[in-house]
Amino acid sequence: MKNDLATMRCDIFCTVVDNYGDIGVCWRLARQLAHEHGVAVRLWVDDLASFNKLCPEADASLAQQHCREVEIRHWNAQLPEVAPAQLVIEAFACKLPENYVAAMAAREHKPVWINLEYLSAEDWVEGCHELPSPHPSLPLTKYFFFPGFTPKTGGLLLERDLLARRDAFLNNAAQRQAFWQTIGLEMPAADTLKISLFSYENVALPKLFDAWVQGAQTVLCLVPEGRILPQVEQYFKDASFDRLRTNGSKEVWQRGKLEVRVLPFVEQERYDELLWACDINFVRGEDSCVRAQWAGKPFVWHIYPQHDAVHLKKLRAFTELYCTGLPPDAAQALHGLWATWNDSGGSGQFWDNFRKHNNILRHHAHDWAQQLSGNGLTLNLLDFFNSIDRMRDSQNFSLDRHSL
Ligand code: TRH
Repeated sequence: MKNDLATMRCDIFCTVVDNYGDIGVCWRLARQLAHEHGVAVRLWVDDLASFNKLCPEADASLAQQHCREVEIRHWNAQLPEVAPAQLVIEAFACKLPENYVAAMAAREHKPVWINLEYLSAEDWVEGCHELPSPHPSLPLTKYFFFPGFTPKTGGLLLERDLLARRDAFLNNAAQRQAFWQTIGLEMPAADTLKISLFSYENVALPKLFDAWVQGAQTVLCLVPEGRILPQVEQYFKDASFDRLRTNGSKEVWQRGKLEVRVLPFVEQERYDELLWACDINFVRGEDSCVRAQWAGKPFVWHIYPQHDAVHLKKLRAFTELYCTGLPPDAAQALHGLWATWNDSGGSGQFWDNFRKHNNILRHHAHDWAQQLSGNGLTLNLLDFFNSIDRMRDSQNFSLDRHSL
């Protein structure tokens, strides 16, 4: 790489729309740039309370602090006058402050300005990835950078050692036991089906719970605190089954073959262990969905709902890509459960069908993670940064020669 990353600086700007996905992606990228590549990263975020959920060591009252090798800045109405970094990342088209853009334009060596986009498996993404968008009035160009699942996209965020850490965890009973202890449980019996459930409010929850309650296998369902919790409570109230125990913030319910435990929201680095420890993961949004894919286990995606059902097109695009290579009946079983969970169809046998194909779905999930792992977003981003920077150098060089 041409640039010396050890002296390189990067500013990431993030506005929290709602939930944790925007800051989740930015925080992950920031840590990886700093930790694996030695880049000096400044993360500007407008909502420190949300950031604090992912990184509890952060103090939401501080305007400036360092967490895990990253400088965290509270981004409020008036951004102080600061020297822009060489690499500037505007996450999810959040609008950069005008004084910062003016300072970028004033630099002799212009920063490389990236708009990091949302993840989608739709076809058009390949055509838009890395497209330039010249500023209408200033000598600046912004580039679109699209994460994605194919080699012609920006790839997915993946820490260098993640898959090795996952495999070490899965192959080491002591590590797994330690994980269960941290959430206050004994290691579940081998024949218990362990499911994590991170989801938005979901009309399909009662029928899914019914299937687990009435099923042949014991199900331990771990629910991180969040938006689906009131519905979980309602399910047990409606069925007149009393809450089994309440222990501080930890709640436990049981009915038939189903036991539900509520977990506190854990810091972002620890969420992976929950996904690795479970047999099936229900995830949502963007970042947890990617982490479930790296876990290499069957998963069910609750996509972030958008106006006019545009999210269903995204869901279809991903499902089709993900199911490539699966036998038709296993693909159909996956489609059925995912459609039910996203309230877009799906028929009565959605859960039993999915379970029937468990082995094949498990192998497929493992292979899928392996297949995607060669396309890491952070390295792609740094390569792209270097290629733009080099291109500008050569343009400046030929301009200089012309002016000789
Ligand atoms: O929180 P989300 O619903 O975020 C969404 C999506 O990103 C969506 O695309 C975006 O438009 C919308 O927000 C505004 O789901 P997501 O993306 O999975 O983010 C959750 C983050 O929280 C992720 O980084 C994992 C992390 N997490 C923890 O750190 N600890 C936990 O205990 C859990 C359950 C999650």
